[in-house]
Amino acid sequence: MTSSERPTDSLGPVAVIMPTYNERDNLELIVTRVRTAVPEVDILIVDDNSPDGTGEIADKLGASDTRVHVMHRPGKSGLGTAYIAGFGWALDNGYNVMVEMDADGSHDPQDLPKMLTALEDADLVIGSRYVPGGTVVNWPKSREALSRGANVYVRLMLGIGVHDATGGYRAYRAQTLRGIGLAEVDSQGYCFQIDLTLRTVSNGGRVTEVPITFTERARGKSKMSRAVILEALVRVARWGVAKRLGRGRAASKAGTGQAGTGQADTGQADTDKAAK
Ligand SMILES: Nc1nc2c(ncn2[C@@H]2O[C@H](COP(=O)(O)OP(=O)(O)OP(=O)(O)O)[C@@H](O)[C@H]2O)c(=O)[nH]1
Ligand SMILES: [Mg+2]
Repeated sequence: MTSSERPTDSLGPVAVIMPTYNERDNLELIVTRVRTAVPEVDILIVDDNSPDGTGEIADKLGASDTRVHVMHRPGKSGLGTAYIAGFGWALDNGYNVMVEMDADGSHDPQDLPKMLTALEDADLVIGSRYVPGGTVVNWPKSREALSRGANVYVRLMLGIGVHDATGGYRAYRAQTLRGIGLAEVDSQGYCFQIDLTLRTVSNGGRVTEVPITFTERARGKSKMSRAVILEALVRVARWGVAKRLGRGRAASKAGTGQAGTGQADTGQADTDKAAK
């Protein structure tokens, strides 16, 4: 790619899918930031009938910008199903790349161009807090410890060599999503991200982690709950046991890499490192 070309020139049309539930104070700002950082991408807002009126703000943004689309669902049905509905829309409408991005401002749109560049040689790019160069801003130590611990647990249980498997800032190729059995996915929250990572790796997909700066939301309330954490713990344990019994989805054939660090590693070697 020459410096005048944008990554999206070779990748084709990109849809940024943004689920929202009660993000009234965040939505307009994040949409504007995306439109400024990467003007050539489209945005799909998937709103679950937010009681705070986020859906009406989304409609207003869509009415004044042909690149902003809105999907309304009748009620809160979880992050996972919102993404699956959004992916389905993007696949049906001819997009080649689907980006996951939170509406709360934690994911910086300025990181998106380098993620899209990395996708030219990958099937899934994860914006990663836990590779060299990645950082978390404004999280209490306890919250970061929980997230880091969850990722060590995932790597030990599943042996997939990804450092930020719970991260929700991602770019998928359309063909990656077509190949991983989206219709069978019923995980929510963090588990949804782990589930799709595992499915991609098991399918032989190349996963690249690009360092990002993740900033805690400044406005609005987190939807994370104990139930979300418990779901991830239980399911990952189940997948890990299934893998050890030879019935799991985790395959050793896929490699993962870290953009910007020049490192590439396999799942098993990485699991060994994490255990030390
Ligand atoms: N449509 C829809 N969006 C949701 C739902 N739950 C969460 N979201 C959105 O998903 C994104 C991530 O949710 P957050 O509450 O920030 O959860 P999180 O990022 O996992 O947790 P924090 O790190 O504490 O912010 C935000 O844009 C939310 O508005 C849901 O049930 N439906
Ligand atoms: Mg958040």
